Amino acid sequence: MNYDIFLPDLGEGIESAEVSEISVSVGDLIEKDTTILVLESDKASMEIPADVSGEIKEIAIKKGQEVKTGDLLIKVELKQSEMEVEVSSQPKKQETKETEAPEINIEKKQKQETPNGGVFASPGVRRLSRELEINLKNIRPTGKKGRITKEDLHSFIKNKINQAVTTTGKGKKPRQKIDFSQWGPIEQKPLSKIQKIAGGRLQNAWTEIPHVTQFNTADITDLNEFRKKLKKQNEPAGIKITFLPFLLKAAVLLLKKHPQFNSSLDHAEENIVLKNYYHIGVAVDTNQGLVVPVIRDVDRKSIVELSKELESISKKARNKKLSAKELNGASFTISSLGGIGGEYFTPIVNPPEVAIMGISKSRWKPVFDISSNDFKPRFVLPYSISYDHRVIDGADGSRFVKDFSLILEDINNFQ
Ligand code: CAO
Repeated sequence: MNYDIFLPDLGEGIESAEVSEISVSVGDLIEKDTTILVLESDKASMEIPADVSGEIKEIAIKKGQEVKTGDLLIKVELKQSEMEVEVSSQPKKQETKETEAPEINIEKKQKQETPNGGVFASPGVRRLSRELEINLKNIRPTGKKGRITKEDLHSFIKNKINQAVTTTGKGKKPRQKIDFSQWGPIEQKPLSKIQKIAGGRLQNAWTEIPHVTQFNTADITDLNEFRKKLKKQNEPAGIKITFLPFLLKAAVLLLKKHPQFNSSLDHAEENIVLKNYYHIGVAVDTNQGLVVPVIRDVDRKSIVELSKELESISKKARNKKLSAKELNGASFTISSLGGIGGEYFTPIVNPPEVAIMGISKSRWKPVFDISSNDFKPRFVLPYSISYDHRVIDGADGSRFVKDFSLILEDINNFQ
């Protein structure tokens, strides 16, 4: 038998409130007094408990919706044992105010703890934890019957702030001012806005993420030949084909095989969010500092399309014309210094991503060929991958670079 749960009188003169959380889903088996939703009004935060036990059949409201007394909230199929009791007492919508309303936890009115997901806390504590995205399960309760008190939440927040201050170093004493001119002539140049923003992010990433960097080489002799051909073909159209579009395509093949490199840790650091999209950030060197625009859906674009897009976003980055959308949402980043020089570097992970690839300049090298028992000139690309060791193990890192070289060494992957 179905039973409709309507919004009871909220008391306190509150006529309506906004649904801030729906704590159940269709198909859930609930017990009487289980919190089914949380409402927020300008006066209070309220948890609405179920007044029956059974299975949720339909949810008639949406998060963010304004609801008022008597509105239908949820349809429940009653548990067999409850049917007889409830058949006669099912309230009609208009009768709701007269029927005995379930006890609602109103923060302002009666700071009482409620069981929910095994955690006991008052609505006020729940509301603050929701606003700050703190998982109450991470807090050690000190209240009666294992209740998380306001003080528990406050000391958890204080600890987190202290940890952040210690790890970011922001709490350390100010740097000593040094007069460098005492040793010779100097010039002072202010950091650009981009350098300041990027610097803060890099500092945090470096101190918060346990980095590991793995190095490897790939023999790109065949790929180099293939690229040269494609470059010539596209020159008349003014399209510049560099190595980077091939590396972007190769990265997608690799990320599909090693999805943990295309992921993020969730805010509570309890889950890994694997992404089924391939938006790749590309570090661009500008005279204002490092900028990382994002090429979306690299898996759906051809080498020529990627070449065009690369040229357009790096131009935009250098002319400070990138929109916020073009700078957000990367699932992996490639930083290429291959057009400049140097052999290997250790890129810093760009959070919330968990891995970044660093490409260095390829060189011709004598490589020993066992079949001819001689050295052969091969075009060799050095590269590195830095990753967050909380999410990725060293063995995964090693498999990742091995597979990246195999992909680059087979030009069939790009035809
Ligand atoms: N090996 C050998 N040659 C390479 C190469 C590599 N790995 N990568 C690029 N090249 C070549 C290109 O093919 C091109 O030569 P041709 O004209 O003969 O084809 C030349 O070097 C210049 O390439 P490019 O740098 O203009 O183009 P790109 O597509 O390789 O890179 C971009 C584009 C925007 C990534 C690059 O210009 C750039 O800004 N790189 C710096 C990124 C950076 O600062 N990273 C550091 C972050 S950590 O602080």
